[in-house]
Amino acid sequence: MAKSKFEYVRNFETDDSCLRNCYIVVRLDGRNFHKFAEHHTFLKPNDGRALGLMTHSARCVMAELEDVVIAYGQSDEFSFVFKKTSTLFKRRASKLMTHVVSQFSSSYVFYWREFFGDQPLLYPPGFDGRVVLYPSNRNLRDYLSWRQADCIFTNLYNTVFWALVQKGGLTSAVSVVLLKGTLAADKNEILFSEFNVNYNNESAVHRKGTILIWERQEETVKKRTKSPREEKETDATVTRSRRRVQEHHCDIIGEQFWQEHPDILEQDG
Ligand code: DGT
Ligand code: MG
Ligand code: MG
Ligand code: MG
Ligand code: MG
Repeated sequence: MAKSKFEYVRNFETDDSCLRNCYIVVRLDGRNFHKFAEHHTFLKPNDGRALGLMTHSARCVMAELEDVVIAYGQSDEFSFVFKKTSTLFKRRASKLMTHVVSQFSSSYVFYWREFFGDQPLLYPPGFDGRVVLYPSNRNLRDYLSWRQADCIFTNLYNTVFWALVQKGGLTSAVSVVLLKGTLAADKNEILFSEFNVNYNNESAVHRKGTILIWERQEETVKKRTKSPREEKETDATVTRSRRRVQEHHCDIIGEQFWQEHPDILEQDG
């Protein structure tokens, strides 16, 4: 195509390619989900349907965008980590971020019914996105630890808070005052002594959030084959190794998870 005199406007685009040798983290977060959760009567403190839909949408992102090595989600947020050596979209921050967020948002709407059944989606939800670069494994692990620590802290608080309101019959205002300045041990104690709840037995998906990683799995499939020398078709079993996204709800702050999955992180170099 012949160049038009308007071509020069292209030069106004800025270069936003991410620094090489860094993990690229894209974090998205639901816009005003405090209200969205109320409008759609999410259960308090945790709604299994809402979390399930978040995780399913995150899986869609991983299926569409290769190079995501791990994703971590809790509440209305999800973080996607692209490998250090990724050259996807020439590492352009705006491309990576908008693809992640739009794929996630459209999946959230597209699969709504699978999680909420006949309960209607009342308006189109939005998600914000940001890109952060981490140059070392330590920085990346500290980032993920930060998000999981937030999940651990918030979920314990919400669990006690809603127990006081829903089971204890206290008002929100009184519960807030009661919990002010309490430590984790105090909150565990309130749950145990007042409501007979052992917090450690609460479901891990709520306490720890959701980790998505690629794992290889052996898969045996039956295949009908017919060799030229044979008359009849025969069934042969073939074993294939396939990469699948696996879901975990474990601690990622300590060493164990990283020792069990040494392929997620690249060597610092
Ligand atoms: P933002 O992100 O600044 O636009 O504002 P919000 O309202 O999205 O605030 P954020 O992201 O800090 O907090 C997430 C909100 O989403 C929080 O108010 C509780 C709500 N939410 C997330 N998951 C659930 C759930 O499973 N059940 C209920 N009831 N609420 C939830
Ligand atoms: Mg926020
Ligand atoms: Mg939000
Ligand atoms: Mg949030
Ligand atoms: Mg295009």
